Amino acid sequence: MENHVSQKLKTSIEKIMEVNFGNNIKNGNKRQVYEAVLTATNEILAEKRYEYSKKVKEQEAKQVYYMSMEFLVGTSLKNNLWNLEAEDDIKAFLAEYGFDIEEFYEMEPDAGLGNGGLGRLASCYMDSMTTLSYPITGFSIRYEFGIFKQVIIDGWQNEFPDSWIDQAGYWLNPRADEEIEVHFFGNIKEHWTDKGLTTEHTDYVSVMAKPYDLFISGYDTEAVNTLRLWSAKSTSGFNMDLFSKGEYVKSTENEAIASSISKVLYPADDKIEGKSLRLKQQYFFVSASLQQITKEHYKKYGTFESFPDKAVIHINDTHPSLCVPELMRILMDDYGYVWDAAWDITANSLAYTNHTVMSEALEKWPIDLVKSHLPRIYSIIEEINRRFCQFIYTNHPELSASIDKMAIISEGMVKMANLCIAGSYSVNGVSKLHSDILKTDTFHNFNIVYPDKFTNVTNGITHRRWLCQANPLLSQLLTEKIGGGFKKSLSDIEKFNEFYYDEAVLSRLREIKKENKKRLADYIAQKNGIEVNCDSMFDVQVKRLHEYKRQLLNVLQIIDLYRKIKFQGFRPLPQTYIFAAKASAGYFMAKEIIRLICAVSDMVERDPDVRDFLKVVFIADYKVSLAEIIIPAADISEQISQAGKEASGTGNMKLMINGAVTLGTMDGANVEIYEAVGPENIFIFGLSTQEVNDLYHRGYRPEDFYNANQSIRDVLEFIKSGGIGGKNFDSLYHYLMYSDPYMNLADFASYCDAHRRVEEAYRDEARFTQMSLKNIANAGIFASDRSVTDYANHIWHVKPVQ
Ligand code: CJB
Repeated sequence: MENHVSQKLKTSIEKIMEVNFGNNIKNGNKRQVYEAVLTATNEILAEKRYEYSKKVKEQEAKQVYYMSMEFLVGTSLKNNLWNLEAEDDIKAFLAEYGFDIEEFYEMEPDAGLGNGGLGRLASCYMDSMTTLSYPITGFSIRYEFGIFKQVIIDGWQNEFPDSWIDQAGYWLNPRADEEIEVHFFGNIKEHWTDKGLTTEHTDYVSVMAKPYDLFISGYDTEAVNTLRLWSAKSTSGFNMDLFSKGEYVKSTENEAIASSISKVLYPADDKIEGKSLRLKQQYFFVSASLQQITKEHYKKYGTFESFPDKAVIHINDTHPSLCVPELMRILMDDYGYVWDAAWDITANSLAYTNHTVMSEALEKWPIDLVKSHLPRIYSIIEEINRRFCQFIYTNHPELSASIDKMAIISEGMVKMANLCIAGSYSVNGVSKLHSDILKTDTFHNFNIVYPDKFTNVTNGITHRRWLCQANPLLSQLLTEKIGGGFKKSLSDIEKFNEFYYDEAVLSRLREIKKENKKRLADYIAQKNGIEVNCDSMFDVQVKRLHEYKRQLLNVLQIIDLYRKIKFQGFRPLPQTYIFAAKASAGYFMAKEIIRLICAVSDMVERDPDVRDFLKVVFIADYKVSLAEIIIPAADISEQISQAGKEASGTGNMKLMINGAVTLGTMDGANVEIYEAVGPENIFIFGLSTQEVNDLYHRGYRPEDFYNANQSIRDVLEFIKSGGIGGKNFDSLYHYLMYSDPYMNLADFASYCDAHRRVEEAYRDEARFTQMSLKNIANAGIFASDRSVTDYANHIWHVKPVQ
């Protein structure tokens, strides 16, 4: 039975074909019909959004405002049709006219408004909040260019701009009626009035923030939420004076400066870039969003006393940390609140999630930069800092010696994590281990001062995208065996454990994996020109390229394996190593690691003695839509970061739910995967966090491991002597021998040993499929539905609007 949404969609598609193109579907070309399908779907969501927001307003429900510099949305068409339960009908409808919906899916570019885990998490949370009917609005920037396109030329990563809006702009609904002005630079003047000391911001430069709303659909719900993306433009547009004097280029300069703010996403991940443009981007979207939120609240309630009961503003990592002083500014300067009252409202409305302990990612800004770009904001931060330090001296004299570390302004810098902790009522980490590290190490002193502020919410993923849509065959099998309830409530997937001994189900699982491997193999053949054997074990490491994630350790093991096959007659199980990763554009070491992977791939491919046992593939331009092809095909999930460094990881969860078995360290959410599946269904290796810290304090010397291990010596000398296709990798050799900050060599032996255990397990087909089944069936706790329910109940205190 066709649903009512499908019927509406079809009528709407036909109408759009007529009105927009003076055509009909039968005679329309692919681009026209594509546009009609996206536009019609967007219209359905707009209508649902209207009805839902009416209900939210009527019920005066508390709302979540999720502030994030990144939302890695990916593509939307398939997800929206699937959520509306209209995919099959629209597919059949288009097929009647000779159009293949899969081709439309391929035409849609990813909205790559994020770098990696942090941005993708934000998008998974938008999906789950909507599916569970919670009101949430995401705020970010409408980057004209999202994450760059990666092209590998001769092993070296090259970056090209990603202009996604042309082909995906149909989802962006402009709201020129809600433009907001944001002020930069200028001076501040203080003067006494009858209200006391007031501050005026003068001579500022204005930038207009124009909102574009992207509707977020949910599954089996009336709710539609919005992701509001701000675009920057100048307030004045053309300078007519200059234009009429014939200075055409100069006359557009203001516009160019303003629009540079929303031009491009910074491609750094887990590492800050202290550039002035980045600070401007942060303030731009924070200020526009908070001005809009407060304006709406005031219009409705006429006071901010109720603000913390009606709104929670979530700070996703420190990038939106200027929420703290900006909310203070709005309350004091625009609405006349005195400091204490404004602070009370601010500190009870903001919640902060930390996503990393990497010191280079803990944001700090030079005082001069903040002061010159945002003079009023800086003056507020100074006062927050003065009061905070005073509070510590008075109430925690035992921490006086640590004040430099805890202060918001110290060592010439403004420290954003400290600002967030002081200004939020809740601080959480993203896995049990990570949250413990925050309390006992990174923010140890803050935890003494505010023991009740610190909590944990383990990350999650939306299984509707990552399982149901990316792996329809597995989703179908699950539906047959345990019913379709898991789509809405992933804890149901636990019932799949009952099929542990069911030969027929195990065999279906193997067939499904094989099909998914074929799909990936076709992609690899087409893009890389490498034929991979679908009976080989697919070992997958896909994520951003970072030293701490240790793709390098993975390659060292492969080189060792290569040498053992080539020179020692070792005959391993045929295995295919699959990598995909973007490196930040200026990150030399990361790019060298990619070059090494590509060189090893070439070397293996050219070697007839080895290539039947071993393949190495680097797939370029990793992104959400590519992850959706790779992940369902994986047998082994490599999660091999140095213990204590990966806050959580979410790729580990996506791979697990698709039946891949984790090979990993006891890091981030791997620890919770271990607890969920039991030691016999995961391969753990390497130093623990404690052991890493102990070794670091004793003094880690990579050469000790080199001297003690013949394989390490062989591999490193092989690299040094040009063994990898005659190419020079001295930089990596020296890095490993004399620095190795993430202890690749210390974990090498244990990692190789784990690989041999993996092979042994994989040879026992029945047993390995059972391991795979256990991973699928016990992935329930990694649903982002569970994560957002934790946030909603324990941090945000919001309720669904039905
Ligand atoms: N993360 O992707 C980023 N970018 C950052 O700047 C900081 C952290 C990642 O966030 C994910 C979501 O919480 C984590 O799973 C991951 O471990 C972390 O690296």
